[in-house]
Amino acid sequence: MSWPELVEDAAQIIHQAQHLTLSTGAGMSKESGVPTFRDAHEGLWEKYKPEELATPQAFQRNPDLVWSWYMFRLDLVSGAEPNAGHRAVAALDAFVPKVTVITQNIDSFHQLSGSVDVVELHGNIRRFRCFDNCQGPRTIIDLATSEVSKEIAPPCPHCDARVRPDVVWYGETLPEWAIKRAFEEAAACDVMLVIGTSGLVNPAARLPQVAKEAGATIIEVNPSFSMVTPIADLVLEGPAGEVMPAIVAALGKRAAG
Ligand code: BV8
Repeated sequence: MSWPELVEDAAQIIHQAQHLTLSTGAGMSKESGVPTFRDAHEGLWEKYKPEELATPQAFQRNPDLVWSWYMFRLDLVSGAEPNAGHRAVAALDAFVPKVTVITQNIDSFHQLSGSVDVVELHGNIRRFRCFDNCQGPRTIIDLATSEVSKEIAPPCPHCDARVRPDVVWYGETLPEWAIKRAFEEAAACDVMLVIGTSGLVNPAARLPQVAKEAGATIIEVNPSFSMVTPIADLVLEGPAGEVMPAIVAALGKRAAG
């Protein structure tokens, strides 16, 4: 069935939810014009696979290459806005007693569009820290990106290591607090809404299964088949920027009604 024919079903499930947990990925920001993780490597970086750039080894081998890739992506994010999908996700807070947004995205668009409870599994491209964590694990360094080079990874102000983006690279563990919250909220929710993720990257990829095994209803919003699709109870095959506002409009009619 086409996704518009499933909007009422999705709204009915969400309308009855007491605890809604969302799991979102790069597709959430696609309609903001931000390339997904796998798209963002044209030009200088086109001969590298993203997975080869987003690792601590890549940064140690060539800090300036990795740094310039993140500065390029930060410029894209800084020049973009949250889209109607993000705003609709934020509007869910008004319809469900408890809403938690667990995101793999590093662009702050859920927070900027008003979502209150956001768990960033993979960090944030707008934050920076010392590669050697000289001030303590994941201690943020206040860096005015307008004053630093876009091509050369800046020196840490406290030691002779380089500054890196505060994101989680492949082979790195996720922030303990984020993992704990994410799996708690997945296991506790009665509905999980999965939006714009291929469901390939662990441990984020395990969240829908955890929710399913705990008895939650799984709704997926994605124009394409993903690793989540086989376990979803309802699949709306469309773009988040159109599907999510339609679901929120249907919820609004129910609330008015
Ligand atoms: C970990 C931040 C413990 C950085 C990211 C071997 C060695 C080492 C590790 C591993 C290994 N084998 C497996 C692993 C684990 C590894 C992993 O899962 N690898 C995969 C590739 C097999 N994971 C890790 O390393 C994690 N850490 O496990 O620690 C450990 C430690 C050591 C050894 C073992 C274990 C850390 C993973 C975090 C990596 N960092 N991001 C940065 O962004 O630069 S991942 C990055 O890619 C994103 O954050 C995101 O998570 C991922 C991309 O996934 P998606 O968000 O789903 O995006 P994608 O492009 O794939 O899909 C977009 C979807 O949107 C599509 O389905 C599309 O159809 C849809 N879409 C498109 N348009 C729209 C739409 N949907 C809705 N609306 C639209 N308009």
